[in-house]
Amino acid sequence: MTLKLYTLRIADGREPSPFVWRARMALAHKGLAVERVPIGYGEKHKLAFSGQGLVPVLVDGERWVNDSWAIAQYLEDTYPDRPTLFGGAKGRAMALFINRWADVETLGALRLLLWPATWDHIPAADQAYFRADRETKAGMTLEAMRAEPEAKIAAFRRVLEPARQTLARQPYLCGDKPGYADYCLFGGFMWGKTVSPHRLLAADDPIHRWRAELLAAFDGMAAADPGYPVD
Ligand SMILES: N[C@@H](CCC(=O)N[C@@H](CS)C(=O)NCC(=O)O)C(=O)O
Repeated sequence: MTLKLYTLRIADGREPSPFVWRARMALAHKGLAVERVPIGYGEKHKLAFSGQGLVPVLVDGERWVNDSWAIAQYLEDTYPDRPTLFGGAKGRAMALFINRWADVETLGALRLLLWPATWDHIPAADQAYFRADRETKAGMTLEAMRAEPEAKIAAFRRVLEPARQTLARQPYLCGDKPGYADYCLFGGFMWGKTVSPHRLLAADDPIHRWRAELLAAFDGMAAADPGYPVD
């Protein structure tokens, strides 16, 4: 039976959620076919079966799993004969740290840059909800968030330093081949590609090479998705 993944879709087929991107990359890594079920911000009722209102939600036959980290656990444990996402128990434990680092530091640094850019691509019917929710979370208006984008990009580049130093020495965070920890960091870049024309990385940044390889992975799945050109 084909797996289903509930995703967030905004205007022009764009799918900005960094957490959904983690799940999409994990499914592709496992070589599992998936049917995406895109919903808008105003369609959370479609997730009622999962008892919560956030994507991604994976449905596998009678079972469902929400939360990107839980989905990665589920895929690894349910499809152990497929390529591994973690490379064993220690790799899984360390991937959790990178997952949380990516959440707190990298997505934290991107929020004020990308929330207004996301709003720009949201259908008008959902804009009031998104504005109220994100302005409350940020403690400032979307207009105030738009100030000094270059400073925000510089702050984002600074928090990437551990990844930069790692990727200058080895192809992927997980070593010679990408794994789930790579997808955790990559999700934030896909949020950027989906909604923002800003250049998040300098061309000579070692992370730039890594991002290009993940954009091209799985027959260019991420590169082909609607968004801005990445240079
Ligand atoms: N910890 C969750 C976070 C999921 C999450 O925050 N999803 C966002 C999309 S990026 C969402 O569904 N937002 C709906 C909303 O803000 O109304 C995970 O890793 O899956």
